[in-house]
Parts: sequence; structure tokens; C-alpha cells
Amino acid sequence: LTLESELRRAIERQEITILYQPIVRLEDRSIAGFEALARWDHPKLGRMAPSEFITIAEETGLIVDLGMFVLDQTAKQLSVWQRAMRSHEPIFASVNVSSRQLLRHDLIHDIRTVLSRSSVARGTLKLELTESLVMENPEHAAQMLTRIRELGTGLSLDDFGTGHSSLAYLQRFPFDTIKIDQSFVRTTSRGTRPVILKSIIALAHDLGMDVVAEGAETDSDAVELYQMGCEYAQGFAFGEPMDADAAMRLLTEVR
Ligand code: G
Ligand code: G
Ligand code: MN
Ligand code: NA
Repeated sequence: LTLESELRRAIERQEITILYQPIVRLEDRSIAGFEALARWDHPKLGRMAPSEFITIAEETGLIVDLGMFVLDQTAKQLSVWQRAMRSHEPIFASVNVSSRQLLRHDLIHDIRTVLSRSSVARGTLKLELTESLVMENPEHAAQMLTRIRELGTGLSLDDFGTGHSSLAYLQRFPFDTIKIDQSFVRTTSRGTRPVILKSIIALAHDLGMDVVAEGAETDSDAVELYQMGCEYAQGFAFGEPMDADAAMRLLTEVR
């Protein structure tokens, strides 16, 4: 069997596992949401990271079915979490989307289907897209993203800072959140990039967007980010990607 046909079967047989990594409010370290991260539990090769199979999925078109599976599972899981913590502000969950998915108009249909099958609070299911993805075809992306937002889906700009476009330019896309790439965040405690980081945070806020810092690995990263005005962070300092049950335990223990 080729890896392609194995991946096809893995999607059909639901051998794709979704891990969830917490995104916390730096103010009080409470959990604001989770990012869904796919893993492939291969019968012989073991657990595979997205870097080992997302490219194959994109090149073969399997990303469409894989993407729908991740979206659907995450929405169902999010409903479960939200029901379990009814008296709290609903948490969100965000799902990574690749360009092949955004190019298909059916993505709108898929999102509608997923939302109708689950009972997530409006605006709490979010998509993460990278800057390079939207810049591949800005006109088309802008149209699609506007329609996606109209469905009540949040939009995060992922890996911000790794591309070449300015945040001001990207404001023409309806993102509500930017996620600052780990390469900027991991260096905070070593003091190399605080000026850039502070400027990105301030500009994002001026443009009305929330800011999530990715790759906060230490407590001092968290403290410094908060001092810079960043309100959310994700990283090993708060939790590694974990299975849905562990995420549920974290939600119910902490609160
Ligand atoms: O969990 P890990 O650090 O290995 O994830 C690496 C990258 O893989 C993520 O940043 C994300 O861009 C990508 N990725 C993870 N899960 C998914 C998914 O379900 N769909 C897509 N398109 N990309 C994913
Ligand atoms: O590309 P994207 O940002 O969607 O994926 C996030 C990836 O970053 C996940 O695969 C996750 O495993 C990884 N990650 C999350 N937090 C940390 C961290 O604190 N340090 C490092 N090195 N990687 C992280
Ligand atoms: Mn992401
Ligand atoms: Na990222």
C-alpha cells in the first residue's frame, strides 16, 4: 500500500486522532479555548505528526475529507465541553485549514453542515489560516472568509510574522484574531525581539483584533507577554497538545 491509500483508509476508519492544546488568558491563566491538532496513528509506523502527512493529504486532495473530519470532530467535542461547563463563558476551539480546502466553495457547505450537527455557541468554532495561504489568492480568500464569518465562525491569522505582508494590509480580510508565530515569542526572555512583539500587539489591538502568542514555553515568557499587552497565549508553559479527555479534566479541575 502506498502512504496515500493508507491515509485514505485511515480517514475512513477514523485512525486520525485529534489533540487539543490549551489557549489561556494571561490575566488569570484560565482556559479560553483549544487548538485542534491532527495526528495519524499508523498501525506500523506509530503516531505521525502533521508534517509527515498533511503534504500528502494536500497533494492528493485527501485534505478535503481529512479537514471535514477534523472540523466535525472538533465541533462535536466543543459542544461536549461547553455543555459540561454551562455556567461559564463558552470556550472556543480552532481548526487549521489549508489552501486546498479554502479553494473549494464546498468549505462553506461543510462548515454549515458541521454547525448544524453540533450545538456550539455562536462564534466559538474558529478556523486558523496562514498569511501565505490567504496571499495565494487574496481576492478569492477575501470573499470566502467574509462568507465564513457570516456563518458565525471565527477566523484566526496563524503564524503571523513569518510572511511578508503587513498587518494593516491583512486587515482587509475579516480576521478577529492574530496568532503571533513562535519564532517571535520564544525569544522574549532572551530580550531579542520585544520591540517587534510590542508593535505587533499594539497594531493588532488598534485594528480591533485579539492577539494570541504562540510558543510560550516558560513562566517568564508568560509574564513578559502579559506586560506587553498580549491577552492570550499558547505553549508548553500552559499545556502540550492533549487528548479530549485530558482537556476535559483540565477544564473541570481548573474551574
Ligand atoms: O501539532 P504540530 O506542531 O505537529 O502541528 C504542526 C502544524 O500542522 C500546525 O501548525 C498546523 O499548521 C498543521 N496541522 C495540524 N493539524 C492540522 C489539521 O487538522 N489540518 C491542517 N490543514 N493542518 C494541520
Ligand atoms: O503551526 P501551528 O501554529 O498551527 O501549530 C502549532 C504547533 O506548535 C503544534 O504542533 C504544537 O505542537 C507546537 N507547539 C505548541 N506550543 C509549543 C511550544 O511552547 N514550544 C514549541 N517548540 N512548540 C510548540
Ligand atoms: Mn495553527
Ligand atoms: Na502558528
